[in-house]
Amino acid sequence: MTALNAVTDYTLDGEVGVITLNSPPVNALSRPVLEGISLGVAAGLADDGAKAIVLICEGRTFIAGADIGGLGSRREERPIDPMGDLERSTKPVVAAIHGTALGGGLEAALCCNYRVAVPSARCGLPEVNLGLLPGAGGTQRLPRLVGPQKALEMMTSGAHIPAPQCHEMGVIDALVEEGKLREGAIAFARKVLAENRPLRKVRDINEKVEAARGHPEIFAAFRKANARKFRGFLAPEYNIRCIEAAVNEPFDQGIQTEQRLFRELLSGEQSAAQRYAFFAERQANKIPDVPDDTPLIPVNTVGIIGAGTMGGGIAMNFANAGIPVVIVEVKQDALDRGLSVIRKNYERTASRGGITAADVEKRMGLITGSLDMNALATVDMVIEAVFERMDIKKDIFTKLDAICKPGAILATNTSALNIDEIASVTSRPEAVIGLHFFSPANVMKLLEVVRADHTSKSVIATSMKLAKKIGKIAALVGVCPGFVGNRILGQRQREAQKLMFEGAMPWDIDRVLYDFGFPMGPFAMSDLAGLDIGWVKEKSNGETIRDALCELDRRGQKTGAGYYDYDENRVAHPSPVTEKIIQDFVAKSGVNARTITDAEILERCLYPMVNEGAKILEEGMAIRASDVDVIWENGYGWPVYRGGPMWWGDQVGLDKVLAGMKKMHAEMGDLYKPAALLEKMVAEGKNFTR
Ligand code: T1G
Repeated sequence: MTALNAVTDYTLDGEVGVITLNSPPVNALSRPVLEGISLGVAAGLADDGAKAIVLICEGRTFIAGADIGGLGSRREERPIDPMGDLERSTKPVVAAIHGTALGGGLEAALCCNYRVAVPSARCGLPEVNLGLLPGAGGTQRLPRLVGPQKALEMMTSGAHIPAPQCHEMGVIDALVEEGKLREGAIAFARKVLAENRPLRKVRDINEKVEAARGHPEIFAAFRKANARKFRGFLAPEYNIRCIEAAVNEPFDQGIQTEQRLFRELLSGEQSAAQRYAFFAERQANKIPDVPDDTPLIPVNTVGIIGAGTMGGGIAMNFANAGIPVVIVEVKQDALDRGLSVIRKNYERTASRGGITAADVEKRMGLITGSLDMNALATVDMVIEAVFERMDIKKDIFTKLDAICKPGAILATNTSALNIDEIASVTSRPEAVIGLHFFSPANVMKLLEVVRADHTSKSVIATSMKLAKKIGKIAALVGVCPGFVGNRILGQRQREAQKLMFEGAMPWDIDRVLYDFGFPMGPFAMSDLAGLDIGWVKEKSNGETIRDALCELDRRGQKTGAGYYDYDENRVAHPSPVTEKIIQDFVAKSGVNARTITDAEILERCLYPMVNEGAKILEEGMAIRASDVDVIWENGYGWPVYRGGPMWWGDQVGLDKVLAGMKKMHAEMGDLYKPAALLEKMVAEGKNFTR
């Protein structure tokens, strides 16, 4: 074995030269890895004993892409061309794939003559999730193997495609036995030699792209079908343009198009924000006083109290991860209803091809129901998901304390109640934690893990790890009203309501926030959820705009009218009825309605969110500013290409945010008092996230 550099070695196995990369954690294409590939190819070509070459990686995965942290940083170094070296090899090169061959990793494999993989491997070009596109030839090579349509789907979704599917599509030439990748790859290389196969280069395979030439409708249809999903993002469109170039331009010209568009995205704000979000999500798992080696509590069985919307959705997360769940309800009909809703959700997913009918039965088989809390006596974790009433929760935790085994984790899904108070009725406050799921709990990625005063480090570490296992993105927050996400949401909701009393209409406010990148504005959201949540007809006396609307039976989309009027296709239209109600309220309040600009609407709604984020940080209710951004991106639809409230505040300029808050404070009182931390950051010329 010859060490070519710190992360690369070369060996000869029979007549096959083997290049092995080993650069934890994911063999990302750092400079040493890139150099190692070139050195390895050179070694293989110089070795007369080698008739073929295999490129393989040690550790958890084949190359998982460029070193994201290093992207965009300019370093004056000797130019190297490892991808070209692979493709120009005069001996057949076989990429041996395990783990996840992603981005530049898959692009390197596409520069090899052949690719083999173990069935558990996955391949993808997920650069779009970083606001980028494959910048090492992938946009030109992938369509040549799989055709433009599949390339469009793969590259704009960023999906990690299982190896068997990649084999069917032609990205992988052969699947080899699990756990025997090296042997399988060498055997494949020998087969290539024995069959005297040509030195096939992906760049020369043109049938599929030529067949698509003259069919611009492929791209027009794809753009139309995905317009809503891609709204506001640059990268999906740029990926599409590169695939159009693969179809319409010679390879080398297509590469130039790719490079030009790649550089444009890399230097833009959107990719900077999305690369920030990538690391922010991972940073959120790091808790300064809970070290990585904190002992974990095994969680092999889970109990859920409450089979309502939240309890059912939460249960699905665990069943999806193969963890048995016992759901406890107080009444049989509620339990039956809850279980049937879960089954319906699975069957709907199966009808769309997301899972198989067998998956439905397997997952339902993991969920059992009971009317007896003693069924929770042996579970490792209980998650309470009942009404948001402190007396009910205290009663439940008192009972759990008596029923559950020692060491069981006792979690509450409360979205706002004081978890320290809930813990206080138990003899084991160290076992009590908040797991705040977001509705629909089986869909929304965010999980706010709420650390109470006495929550133990093992319970925290276990909860954070379990979140990842059930496919959630977790952030640790402290006990305060609304924790972090809803506490910041309250700022935006209050301003949206107040702006209505100053002359802005709901549709103006929604439009500004929708154009900013939110999936929908607060009033459209209220109409969707229903204006009558918490509204009691008998007690309603038209005191608020919401009451006035509900009294007219304008209770939202479900009644065809709320803030908006809805047509037969449920398309929202500004409502003259709502406008009149608002104008009457404004007149009664004695406020002189005024024209409010879009800029003011945006500042009034978003600056207080940044300010509240600063207060949350100074109170220690979130560990870092990027955790606040992770929460708002994954729980509230903050557009990821804008990084999150704190990242956005930095981009606007904290001095500008502070000036805006000072103006609001002077005009509207202490609710808008600038956070001390915001003042401090501006005074010291610092920012939250950069
Ligand atoms: N660069 C740098 N660090 C990376 C990395 C990468 N590409 N991928 C992962 N890490 C770090 C991560 O920050 C974490 O660090 C550790 O590895 C484990 O990651 C030219 C321009 C591979 C599926 O987008 O999707 O190629 O927190 O916690 O859940 O065209 O990481 O331990 O210090 O996520 O098992 C394209 C991104 C890059 C893949 C593993 N590639 N990575 O998931 O572990 S752009 C990607 C992932 C590109 C070229 C373009 C996942 C994973 P730490 P993890 P995981």
